[in-house]
Amino acid sequence: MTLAQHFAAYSEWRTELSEALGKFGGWLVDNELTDAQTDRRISQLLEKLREDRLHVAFVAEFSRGKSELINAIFFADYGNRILPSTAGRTTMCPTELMFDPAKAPSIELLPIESRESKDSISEYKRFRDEWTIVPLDTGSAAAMQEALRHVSDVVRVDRAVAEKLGFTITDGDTEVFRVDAAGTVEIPRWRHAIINFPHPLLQQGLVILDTPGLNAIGTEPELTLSLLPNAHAVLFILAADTGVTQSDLTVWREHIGTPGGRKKGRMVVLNKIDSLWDELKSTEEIDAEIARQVDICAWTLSLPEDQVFPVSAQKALLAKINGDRQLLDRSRLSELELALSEELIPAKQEIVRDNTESEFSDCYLRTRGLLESRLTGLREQVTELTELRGKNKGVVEYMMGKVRLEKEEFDTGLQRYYAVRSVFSQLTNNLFTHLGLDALRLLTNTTREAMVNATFSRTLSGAMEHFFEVARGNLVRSRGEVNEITTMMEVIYKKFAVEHGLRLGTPIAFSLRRYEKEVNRLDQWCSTHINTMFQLLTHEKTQLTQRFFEEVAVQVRKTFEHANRDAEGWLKAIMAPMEIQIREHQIQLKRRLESIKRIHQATDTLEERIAELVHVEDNLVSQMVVLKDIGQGVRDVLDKSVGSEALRSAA
Ligand SMILES: Nc1nc2c(ncn2[C@@H]2O[C@H](COP(=O)(O)OP(=O)(O)OP(=O)(O)O)[C@@H](O)[C@H]2O)c(=O)[nH]1
Ligand SMILES: [Mg+2]
Repeated sequence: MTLAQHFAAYSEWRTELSEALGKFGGWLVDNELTDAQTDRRISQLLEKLREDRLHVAFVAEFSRGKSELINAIFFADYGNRILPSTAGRTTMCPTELMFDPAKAPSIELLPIESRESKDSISEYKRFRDEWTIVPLDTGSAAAMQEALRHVSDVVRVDRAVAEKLGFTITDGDTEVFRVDAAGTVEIPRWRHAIINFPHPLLQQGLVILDTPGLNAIGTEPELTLSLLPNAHAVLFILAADTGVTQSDLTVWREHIGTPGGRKKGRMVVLNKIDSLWDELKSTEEIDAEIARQVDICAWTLSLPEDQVFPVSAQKALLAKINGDRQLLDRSRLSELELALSEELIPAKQEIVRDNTESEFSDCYLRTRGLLESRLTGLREQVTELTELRGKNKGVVEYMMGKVRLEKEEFDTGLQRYYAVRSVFSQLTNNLFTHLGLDALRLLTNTTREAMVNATFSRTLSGAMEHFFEVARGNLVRSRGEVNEITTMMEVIYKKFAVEHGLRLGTPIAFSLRRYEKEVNRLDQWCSTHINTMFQLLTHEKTQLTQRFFEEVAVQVRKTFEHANRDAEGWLKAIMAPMEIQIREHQIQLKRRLESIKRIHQATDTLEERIAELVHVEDNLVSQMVVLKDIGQGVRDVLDKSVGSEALRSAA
């Protein structure tokens, strides 16, 4: 089974899950059991599943064979080399391969000049007119190759222009961006490329990121700060003919290696093992040589040996195109593909499963709670009315009084609910004073001011540190407020459960931990890339200030934006069940009272009324049966594994 097949199995699972959830949503609507909140949550879940993407990035020094490996793993079916792969520097800009059906097949190119503005690539993605768009003729491999050659485009500019665009130009022969006699330097023509291409895997949500060699990665901070850390798998490629060079090590440390050891989804490929194939040597000797190289790579990167995958991308591509099984085996690509699917797919499935499961369970339990409380209320009413059989008016009056009292009690309870609501909004306000974007905006402005006015590098450095301290402090305080809200809601949920029999369960938990972690990561990056003694001594204050805001502060802002969105969703989700159940309970009490009143007026309607209620009860019971079936259906799909065991048995 190839990676493509594993991936297809995963996509199928996702489709099945969407269908099961869709059925649940439809049933809720048909049975008038839905509310705005649940509706929104289910459509968000479905949207997330539809837009679910799996990001795989290829990172290495230039000419290690990244593009060739992508061709071999994903595009061999086209019978040719789709991405350009040649000796020397080929891919000049980060290139994303994906498919968005809303757009025609094309290659979109963001001009390098866009670096002059402060905006990030993701910002530019919202403005299509800033991109140069070249249509892709997917019917012809030759036409595609021709169009994709644009990722190698370069331009010659003056040294000053290159520097302004963020390229580090140093003199000396070994540097990538070299100044020629005329004082010009060759730089990439494009800043970023997006290839929109209806390949089956891309259609199913795979996104491949091909990157250019070291220097170009370093100059696009969004890659190192956001695209690579968020990729589900990152393949780091070394070449057997060069071994692990100093610049390979730099790329590894900067972009992939984690100090604390191995991170999930990070894999090392030792490419070009065909350079070790030697007709004069026996297979055993060649294998031993490959093993030795693997051992050196693993040792240098301090990884276990089984994390380094020796392959020949070029021979694998050739073998797949010619259907040469023997050569494909020798290229060892299948081992890498299997390991990649095992890293990627079960982990990805787990993320999707966890997200879906908690959201779905919540909607499911809420619906069941609603039906259960309706049923309990109804049964009480039936019992109440049954007890009235053959009783005189006095008893009916007594019953009426009882229900009226209950209603009054509940109305008093409602006062408490209104009080809770006002405390809740007070606590929410407190939360947003720290977590909200206004606080961050203020912090950003004061930091900018401090940095602009700084006369000493120490002040400059202190301002950056202070920025992170305050940002972190805001998250910590928000955490306290989240806890306070949770505790209060727990108490209230319990009170309403005990005193009025509402079925509320426990409030959903919420944690800001991952945002704290993200801010720590950005802080770490800042203090090794911008806020360092070396940078402070060798760069202009304005340049460092600009970098700090364009590269770091902007990511912190994004983190806070996500945290805010999450927190808002959570606040709605913990308040909603109470609102729904209280409304429901009120309706029930009113109905009970009316029902008894009617009987009080005309005792002969009693049997009719009981029969009516029993009919409603039957309906409720069958609704609960259907709900259980639908819930089981979703759970069955969730529990299915397209993970390693399933893959192995299918292989
Ligand atoms: N012998 C051999 N050569 C390979 C192999 N894989 C790639 N190459 C060659 O190595 C050169 C560089 O390959 P690319 O795919 O362009 O490398 P890259 O990492 O994408 O390089 P940049 O785009 O410049 O960053 C090309 O000439 C490839 O044909 C391999 O497995 N064996
Ligand atoms: Mg390349």
